[in-house]
Amino acid sequence: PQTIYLKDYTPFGWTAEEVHLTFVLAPSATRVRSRIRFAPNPDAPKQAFFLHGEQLKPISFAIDGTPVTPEITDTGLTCAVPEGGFTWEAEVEIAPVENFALEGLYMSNGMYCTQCEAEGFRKITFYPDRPDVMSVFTVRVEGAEKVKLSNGNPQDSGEGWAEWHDPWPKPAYLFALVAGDLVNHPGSFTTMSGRDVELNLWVRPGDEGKCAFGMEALKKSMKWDEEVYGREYDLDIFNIVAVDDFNMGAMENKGLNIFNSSAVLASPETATDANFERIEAIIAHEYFHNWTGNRITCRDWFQLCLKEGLTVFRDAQFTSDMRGEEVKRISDVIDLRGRQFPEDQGPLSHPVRPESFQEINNFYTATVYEKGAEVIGMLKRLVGDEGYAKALDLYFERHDGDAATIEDWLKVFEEATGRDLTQFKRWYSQAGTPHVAVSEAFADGTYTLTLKQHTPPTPGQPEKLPQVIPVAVGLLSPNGDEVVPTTVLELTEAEQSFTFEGLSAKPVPSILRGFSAPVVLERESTKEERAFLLAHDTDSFNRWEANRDLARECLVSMITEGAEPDTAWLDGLEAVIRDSALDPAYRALMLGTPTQSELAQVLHQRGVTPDPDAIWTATEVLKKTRAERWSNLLPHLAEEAKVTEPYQPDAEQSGKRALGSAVLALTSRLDGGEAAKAQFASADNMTLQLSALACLVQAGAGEEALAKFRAQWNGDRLVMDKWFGLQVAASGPSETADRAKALTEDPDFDMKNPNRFRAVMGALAMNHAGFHRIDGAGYRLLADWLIKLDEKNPQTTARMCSAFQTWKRYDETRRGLMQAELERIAAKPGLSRDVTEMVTRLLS
Ligand code: HT7
Ligand code: ZN
Repeated sequence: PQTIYLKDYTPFGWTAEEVHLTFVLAPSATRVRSRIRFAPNPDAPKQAFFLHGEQLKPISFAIDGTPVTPEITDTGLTCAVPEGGFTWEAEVEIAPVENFALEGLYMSNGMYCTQCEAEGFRKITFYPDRPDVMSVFTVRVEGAEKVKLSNGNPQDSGEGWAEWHDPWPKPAYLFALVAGDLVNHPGSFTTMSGRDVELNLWVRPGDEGKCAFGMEALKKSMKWDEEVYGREYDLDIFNIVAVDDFNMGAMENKGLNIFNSSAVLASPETATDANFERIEAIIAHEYFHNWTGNRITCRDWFQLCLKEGLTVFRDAQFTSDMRGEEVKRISDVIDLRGRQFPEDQGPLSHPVRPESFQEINNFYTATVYEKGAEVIGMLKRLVGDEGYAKALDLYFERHDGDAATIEDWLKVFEEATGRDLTQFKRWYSQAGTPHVAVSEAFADGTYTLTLKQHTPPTPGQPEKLPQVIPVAVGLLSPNGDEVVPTTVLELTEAEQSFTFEGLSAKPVPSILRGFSAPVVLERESTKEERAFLLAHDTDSFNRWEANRDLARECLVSMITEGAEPDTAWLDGLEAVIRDSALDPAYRALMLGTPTQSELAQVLHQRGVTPDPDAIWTATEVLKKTRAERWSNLLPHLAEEAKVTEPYQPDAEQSGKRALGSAVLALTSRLDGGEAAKAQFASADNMTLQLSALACLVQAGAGEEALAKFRAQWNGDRLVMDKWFGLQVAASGPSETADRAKALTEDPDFDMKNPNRFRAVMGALAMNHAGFHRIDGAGYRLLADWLIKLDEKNPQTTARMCSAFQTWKRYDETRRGLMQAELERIAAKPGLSRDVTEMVTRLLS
C-alpha cells in the first residue's frame, strides 16, 4: 500500500463551486448522478484532473454537455479537461445492500444511510474526496421510502422525491443521506439571535420511547455552545438519525448527524447511567463539531486533531459543567491511562498530528482524540482562561469557512496572547508519553523541587526534545494546611528547579494537580506521605491519585513479593469512603482499583514482565480482603446509596448508584451473590439490573439470571449487546475464551453488526487474564474472527487489532503466541489495506 506524507500536501487544482447530486435509490442498483461546476484553483500547481472513486460502476461522463471517456483505475479517474471552468457530469451505479464495510452508502435494517468520513464519499461518486475541497451541495433523493433526508435545509419535495440544499460550503466527508420508513421525535430550539430551529430525532418504529433524553441533551448542547463559546446554530433544521449498523459512535454530517443507535437511544429500563452519560457527551460532541470541524474544517487528514482534539476538549468541558468537574476529570484520566498510554508506549505510537499514513481510518485514535484534547487543556492552562477565550474568538473569526491547520490554530494563540508557542508545538509532533521525575530539597525555609523530563523513544523517533510541561503544584504543611495554593510550574528544560521560600517546615508537595499534563510522574515518596495526601489534599484529583498510587503499590507488592494487602492504606481509604460529606460518585471512584492492564503497564515500566494470572489473583485477593475488612461498613454504604425518588440519569442519582454498585460487588464476595440476586429481582432500571447480573456472573451464580435476562430482553438489540458482552467481561480467566467462543455460535451473534461483534470480541480483549490465557486460546479466537471480519468490514477489524498492541511486554510464551497470530493475520491473502497497515506496525 501507498504511504501518504504530510510534507507532500498540494492543493487540488480546481475549486468545486457547486455540486448537484441525484440519487435514485435501489438496494442493489442505486444510480448516482452528479453535476459539478469546477473552476481552476489559482493557488494550486498545474496537475492532471483526478477524481477519487472506488467500487463504482461507471455509466456515463460528460464535460459541458459533451460525453467524455475518462481513464478509470481502482482508485479514481483522470480526464482531459478544458483550460478554464467547466461543468462535470457523471452517472454511476452502486449496490448499498452489498456494502458491509459501512462506508459510503449502505443499508442497515432496510434503511439507506451514509458514512463518508474519512474517505467514504469516493464510494458514492467520483469526486475530489479531500477535506480542503469545500462546496455547496444540492441533493435530490428519489425513492419509495417515507423519509428522505440530506444535509442543510429542505428545499422541495413531492411524491417519491425530496430535495435538500446546504448553503454552507463543506467537504465531501460531511455529506449525508438517509432514507427509510422512520419515525421522528420532534423538538425545537430558539437560538440566541431568536431564530427557531426544528429538531428531529429519527428512529425505527418501536424506538420512539428511547428518544427523549437525546433530544434534551441536544438542546442543552446548543445552549451551552452559545453561552460558553458564543456559537450559534446556522440552519433551519437539525436532524439526528439512529442507525443499528455503524462503525463508530456517531458522525457530525452538516445538519444531519448519524448516530450508532447505542450512542443515542436510551430509556431507564434499557440503558445504564453510564450509557446516558455517554449519550449526552456524544450528542454534545457531534453538535459542537458544527463549529469545530464543519464551519472550520481540516486542510488534510493529518490535521485531524484540529477538529477532534478541540471537540473532545469542548465536550469534556460540557460534561464537567453538566455533571461535575472532579468526577469527570478522574474518569478522563482513567480512560487516558487505559487507552492512550498503552498506544503511546507501544508499536502503534504516533504523534497527535501524524506525519504519514497508509489508511487514515487507522488514525482515529486515542492519541489524536484524547491526547489531542489534553494538549488543548495544557494550552489553556498556560495562557489562562482569558487568553484561551481571546484565542478562540480569533480562531472562529479568522478561520470561519476555512480548511485550517495546526499552524493556523497555534498562530491565533500566539497573536491573542503574545506567547511564543514554538516549543509547545512539539506536543503535536513528538510521539510518546513524557516521564517527569521529581526530587526535592528543603533548607532554611526554602523548598526546592527539581523536575527532570524524559520521553522514551517511539517508532521512527529515537531522540526526543524537551517539551513544555505545565506542572500544577500545591504545598501542604505537616498539619494539613495548604501553605502554597496551586501554582503552575512551566517545565521547559530537560531538568529544572523551582523554589518556594519562607516556609516554616518541610512541606508535603501535591504534584501534577488535576493531572495538569499527560505524563507519567516518577516520584519516590513514602506510603505515609501518600496516606497524608489521601487524607488532606485539597485537590480532589490528587487526593484520588494518592489513593490510586497506594492501591498500585499495594498490588505490585502483592504480585512481586507475595505481600499481604496494605492495611494501613485500607484504613486511610475507609476514612474517606465513610465521609458522607463527600460526593458518592467520588467515593465510588475511590473504591475503584487499578485495572489489570494498568498494573501490567506499571510492572512493565519497572522492568518486571507482567504475569496476567498473578495480577488477576492479587486483584481478587485485594477485593476479598476489602470486602471482609469492611463487612460492617458495607450495609451502611448500601443504605446511603439507595435512591428513593423515581429514576433520573442525573449526576446525583448516578453517583449514588455507582457507589451502590461498588458496594454490591464487594458484598457479593461475602454472600455468594444473595444481595445481587435480590437486586436483580427488584430492579426497575437497567443500571441496577445489570450491576446485579455482573455480580452474579462474577460469583459463578449467574446462569439463571442470564436466562431470565435474555427472555426479558430478547427483542432489544442494544440490551442484548449487554447480555453478550457482560458474560465475557465478568467470566473468570480460565473460561473467558470458551465463553466468547460459545457466544459466537449463538444464533443471535451477527459479526456484520459492529456493536454485537465488539460486545463479544471487545470484551474478550478487555478481560486481561482471560485474553492472555497461557494456552493462547484468547489470542487464537480473536485472530480467527478478525480474519473473518476483514472480508466484510476492514475498518472495525483494523481498530480491533489494537488488542494486540501490548504484545511485546509479556513473557516469551505469550509473546510468541501473539506474534504467531499477528503473522497469521498478516499472511491472509487479500487482507485489507487497513489491517495490513495495523499488523505491519504491530509487528515492527
Ligand atoms: N468525526 C467522526 C469520526 C469518524 C467516524 C464516525 C463514524 C463512522 C466512521 C467514522 N470514521 C471517522 C466521529 C467523531 O469524531 O465525532
Ligand atoms: Zn469528533
